[in-house]
Amino acid sequence: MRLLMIGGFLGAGKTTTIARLARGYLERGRKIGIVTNDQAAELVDTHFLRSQGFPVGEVAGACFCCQFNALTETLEQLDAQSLPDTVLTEPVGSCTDLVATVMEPLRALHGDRFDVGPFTVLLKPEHGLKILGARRRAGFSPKAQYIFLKQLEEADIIAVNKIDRLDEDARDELRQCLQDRYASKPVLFISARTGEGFDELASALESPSPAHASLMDVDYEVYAEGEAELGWLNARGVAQGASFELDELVRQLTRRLAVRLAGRQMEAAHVKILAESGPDVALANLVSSDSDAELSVASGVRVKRADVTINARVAGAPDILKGEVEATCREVAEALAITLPLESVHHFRPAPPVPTHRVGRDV
Ligand SMILES: Nc1nc2c(ncn2[C@@H]2O[C@H](COP(=O)(O)OP(=O)(O)O)[C@@H](O)[C@H]2O)c(=O)[nH]1
Ligand SMILES: [Mg+2]
Repeated sequence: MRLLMIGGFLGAGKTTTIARLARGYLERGRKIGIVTNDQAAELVDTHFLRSQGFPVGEVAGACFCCQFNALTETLEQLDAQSLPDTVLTEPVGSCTDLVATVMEPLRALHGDRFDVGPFTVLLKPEHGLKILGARRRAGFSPKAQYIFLKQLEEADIIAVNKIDRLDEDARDELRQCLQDRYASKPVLFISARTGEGFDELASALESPSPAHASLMDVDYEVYAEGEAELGWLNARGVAQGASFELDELVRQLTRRLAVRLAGRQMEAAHVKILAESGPDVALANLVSSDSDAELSVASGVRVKRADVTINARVAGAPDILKGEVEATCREVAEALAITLPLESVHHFRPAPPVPTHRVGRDV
């Protein structure tokens, strides 16, 4: 089983990239599987990818590195259910040190079963230009920045995503910054939305994973503090009414929550809201405080009932985030003349990572 891990910061486009790669592999006759991962249950990514017809296993409750055995069990289940020859895995977007804690242990302990491909890390331009570029801006948390840079440092392949949104100057700026910092790494420019650069990505993914002779240093205190700056919220609810637009529901939820978060000066790392009604899905995303909430997947349908999944990762206190999400649901319910009670709400700060294995050194 060929195992490909697609990492990158929260909102970089991992799920969108995985869905496009998976479609490409299926067209070429390969059998695919996907494994998603999150700190808690009720994942938008899992529901969305399943709605696209892909076989998806899920590791929920902590990141792959801290749940290494759950990852291998999930891979075995996928293998038993759908015999994939290629599995795409998406680690949590606030996670780093995955080469030492996941890829190398998989090779060392299960190299007979898994052919681990190169580790691709997507660069999220919304934050990348602030962190790497000349438009460097104060205000972005230095510890979150530490995680962002560590993710790039351990990549076998860096893929700058969302180039459909970047003009030539921004592309050149990122190309130069990456060349200055990571001269030896292959850098690709892709758009998971339009498919630009995907032939190059797919062929780079066929290459063997390079040997990771020297593993990266990671300060686990800074890493843990960076993750713990985020309020994390996963919630599920049911929207019901006489008749409402599915797209409008997720669009309003995301937009109104964005306004509330801006009012609190809470930087959104990623907010994603999915509504499902039978086979119809609508998905809206917010990936930073200075970009607009957007409808990423439109359904075009009116419905009477929808299951709503809300995943928010926002710099700030989880209880304030919960209050704002609940207030947003009430506001949207009133605006659309529906009911939208939340049935399960998990909100927390991620606990310090304690990897199951770490090749090379102790944590
Ligand atoms: N314009 C543009 N948007 C993208 C692209 N890839 C992903 N997105 C959007 O970025 C947001 C986050 O994407 P997602 O795949 O959920 O990111 P993840 O958190 O890394 O899995 C969504 O609104 C996507 O539609 C891209 O290539 N171009
Ligand atoms: Mg995702």
